[in-house]
Amino acid sequence: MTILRRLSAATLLVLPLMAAVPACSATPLAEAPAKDDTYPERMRWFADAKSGMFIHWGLYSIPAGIHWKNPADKGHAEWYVETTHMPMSEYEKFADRFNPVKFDAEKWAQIAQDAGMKYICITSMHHDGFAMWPSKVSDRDNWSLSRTPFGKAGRDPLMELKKACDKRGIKFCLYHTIMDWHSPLYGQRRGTNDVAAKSGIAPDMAKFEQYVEDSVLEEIERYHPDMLWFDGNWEGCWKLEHGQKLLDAIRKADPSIIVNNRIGKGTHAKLGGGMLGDYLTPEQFIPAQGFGKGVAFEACMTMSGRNYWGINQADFDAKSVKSQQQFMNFLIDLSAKGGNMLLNVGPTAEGEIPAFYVPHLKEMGDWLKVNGEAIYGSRAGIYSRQPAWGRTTTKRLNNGNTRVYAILFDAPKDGILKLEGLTNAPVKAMLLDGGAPLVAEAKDGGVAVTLPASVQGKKNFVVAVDVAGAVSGEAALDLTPKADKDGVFALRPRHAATENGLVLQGEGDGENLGFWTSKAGTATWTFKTAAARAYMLEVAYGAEKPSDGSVIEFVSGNQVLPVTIKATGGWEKMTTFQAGTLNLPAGENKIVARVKSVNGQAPCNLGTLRLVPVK
Ligand code: FHN
Repeated sequence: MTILRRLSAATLLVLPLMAAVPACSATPLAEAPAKDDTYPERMRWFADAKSGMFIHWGLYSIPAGIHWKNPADKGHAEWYVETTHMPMSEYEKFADRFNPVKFDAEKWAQIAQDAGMKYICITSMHHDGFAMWPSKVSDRDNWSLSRTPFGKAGRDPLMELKKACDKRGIKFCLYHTIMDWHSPLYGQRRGTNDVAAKSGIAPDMAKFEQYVEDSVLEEIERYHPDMLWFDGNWEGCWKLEHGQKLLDAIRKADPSIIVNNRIGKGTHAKLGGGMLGDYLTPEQFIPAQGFGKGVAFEACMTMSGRNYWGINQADFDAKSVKSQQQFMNFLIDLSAKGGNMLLNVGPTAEGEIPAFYVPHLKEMGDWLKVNGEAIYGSRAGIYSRQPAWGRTTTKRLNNGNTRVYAILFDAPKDGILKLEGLTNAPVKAMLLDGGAPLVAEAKDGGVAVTLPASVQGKKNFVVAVDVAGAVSGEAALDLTPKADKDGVFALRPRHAATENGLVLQGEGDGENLGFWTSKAGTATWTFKTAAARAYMLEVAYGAEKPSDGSVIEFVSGNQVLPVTIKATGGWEKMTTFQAGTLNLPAGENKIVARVKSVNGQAPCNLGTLRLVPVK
């Protein structure tokens, strides 16, 4: 189980692998960005691209997270100036040392291309306010690449990277901060910003917005980015009207540039803002239900196993990286929900992408060479609640039919792929990695595809199934738990609507909701009872020793049943405990599982709940 370590102000810390639940049918968020006439044209490449590389690289890469006063404290990264309380006058000295002599834009772009990534988004300015290009605007504060030995040697890493991207048909995108710990104009000036204090310039957000605008327009003129990825919009001094003015200026300069939602303000903390811009940006988590048809989104994720964005020396020395299966699951799960993956690397101060990341990226690219048809250009899959066996994506074909791609995490033991609830007539089926056509037939209200014996033992393989006509958003699956003949409800993990990262995993008795690494993670079951009565709630879970004493709660109306976790001998070892009695009224009921307190990495993996009528 992988766990998170670090939280930065607006960072939503949830780490799902295969988050469960709806793609196409969820209700769009009220604050989904508004669309203008140029939106469809602008967004075309983005909707098809699916995978991009995020790069966090700047002056903070020099200390690489090691505290300037206490070298034993290695828990910092791109937030260095803020989290180590370094005076800005000291931090400025890193600019005089920035000389990434090993930087090779061709190599970076090639790594991205080999990973099957279709765009690169690099930090042109992070929260330290340092312009990673020779900016005339930032030169006014002597705070740009021009000041560095690298800049003085005539190098422009953003331009070099852009050229390397252009050569490969990779879209080139720039990250730009709003929150600025250096500019004297920024409204929420830090006590550590002694440089601004000495400047005698007063914070002024109207002037600051103009400064951001001038910087961004300079970038547009110099680099013609395909997308601008704003961040750091959460502090109170940045208002919606600042975002709107900035967006208007960008649209006027070049309406083809995609702009993420963090240019504006929003109430949805997880998404870093809404309403303005072109698409939503969940961070370090995959939304359980996507955001509904037509709402574009991209989840950014760190490759770092410890969730650092900028390089961290301890992380680097430990070769900390998430697992291959996690990367694959991010990409597959996001595609199934209609989203993109923006996977982050934090290069070294010398200018190298950590070498131990590269094989993982390459493996993803190799998989995409065979199976990319299921990902690139695809749209959300046929299921709202995701099946335990894998994910689906879809494409409309020119002949009016729909190709459903079933991406199977593992081969089914009985050799049959069951696309439950898919009521369209099957036309043909095949494995994307080759072989004879497969037999696909309508069966039990769905489509059954007989797989060859050769798939046994394979992971993440794709079956393409053509079905007649349009698939109406969501296959007709009934996921509402029903009482059995003794009146017992089995509320299975796959029946739950999950929020904030709970992940459906395992099959049969081992099915569970795992990666409960966020205290905000919830699972909700909705079902109907014929009459009011009392039920004993039985809860199956698996937990390891460090989680002992964690408390989860089951809430129904105003009734709350706490369960104190006891280790069961393993995350996957489901053991059933009685939680207590719930009095349920007749009609629709909801039971919500939530976290009260956590010891260790997560309280437990949650298995099936049973409601047993009290006699
Ligand atoms: O504060 C930043 C963080 O350093 C990093 O850049 C991430 C990437 O999405 N965004 C912010 C936190 O939401």
